[in-house]
Amino acid sequence: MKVNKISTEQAILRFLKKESHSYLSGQALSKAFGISRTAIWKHMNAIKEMGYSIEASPAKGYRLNLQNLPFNAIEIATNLNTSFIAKNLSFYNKIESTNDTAKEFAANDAKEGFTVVADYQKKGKGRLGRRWESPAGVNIYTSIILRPNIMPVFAPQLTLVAAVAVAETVAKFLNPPTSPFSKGGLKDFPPLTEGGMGGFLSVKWPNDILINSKKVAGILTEMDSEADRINFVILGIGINVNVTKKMLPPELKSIATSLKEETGKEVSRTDLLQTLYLNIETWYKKYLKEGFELIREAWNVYFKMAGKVVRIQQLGKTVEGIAIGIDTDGALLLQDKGGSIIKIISGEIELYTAT
Ligand code: BT5
Repeated sequence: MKVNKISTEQAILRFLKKESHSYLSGQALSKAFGISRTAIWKHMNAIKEMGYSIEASPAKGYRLNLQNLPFNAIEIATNLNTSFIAKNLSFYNKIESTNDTAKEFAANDAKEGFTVVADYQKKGKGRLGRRWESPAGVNIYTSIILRPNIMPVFAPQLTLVAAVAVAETVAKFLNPPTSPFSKGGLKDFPPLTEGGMGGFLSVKWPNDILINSKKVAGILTEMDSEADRINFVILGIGINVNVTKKMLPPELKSIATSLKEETGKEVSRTDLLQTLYLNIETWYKKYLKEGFELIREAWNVYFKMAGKVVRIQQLGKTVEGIAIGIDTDGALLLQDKGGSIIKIISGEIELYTAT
């Protein structure tokens, strides 16, 4: 039987994880895997090069340090509870943009759920050619290929589906489990925080997740379609996890935040991604099965600008009004000065503060 290097290493890693309470001798490993002690030693070196910390002692043998596991495809795949999202995963230490790479995979027939993750993006993208700041070693940059059987005109709803899933994920890592919002009326909805640890979590139409009005995550949905069918959608998500204010460029210091900035604690990117993928899968399936209404309700729970006067910057024009929430199709609803309801399908929303 031909065993390739990666699968032997993965098998050794699995064994080391299971037995991490004690040292394993080179001899025991050599026997367990039916390979020489020199081969074990070589695999150990390769495992270390993958970023794992292995304590090695000539007298006792090898032991894996579970405290400091690297961020990589193997760890993300371990204990991932999804059925199709990220089951096929391509991991990069460095990439231009996960959305661009996912697009290439999709154009080459990658299946729904195929996912790209990177530790660092050289050219992380926002909407309309804007830049997404993507430093190495601290955040999440991921893109998922979806092939929904819906009309292209409904594709913007997927951004809102993702926003609910991202907000729910961020909430889990912010919230003490005893949040007042997790009890009572909002049973089907994720808990929210109002002040206190982690601050105030909200969504901003159409694609931002905010904590205390600062951006913690952004979503970039790109589509390839024909007149009446979607070929694929790339759902790109960036979440600021452990980046600190100090690491951010000056123009973002007052408008961006991260989970670490808000909680003072380092968050495991692997745990967060596994939760994110599961939440995306759950909400996406709900959306396809039950329609947009459930998403609309969940999204509106997180929308904290309702009732406030907002200003929408659109290409070449500004619209003002009282924010109401999202409509049955995902458009933003505003009430203008005259009392009429206006539907906004694109633009930047900001709170209006009289100067
Ligand atoms: C977004 O655009 O918010 C979409 C961001 C999507 C990023 C992900 S990362 C994985 C995938 N691959 C990609 O190449 N992109 C996606 P937009 O609404 O246009 O917001 C962009 C604006 O957010 C910028 O102009 C900055 O003001 C701000 N910004 C940039 N980097 C940020 C960061 N790391 N954290 C918070 N705000 C940021």
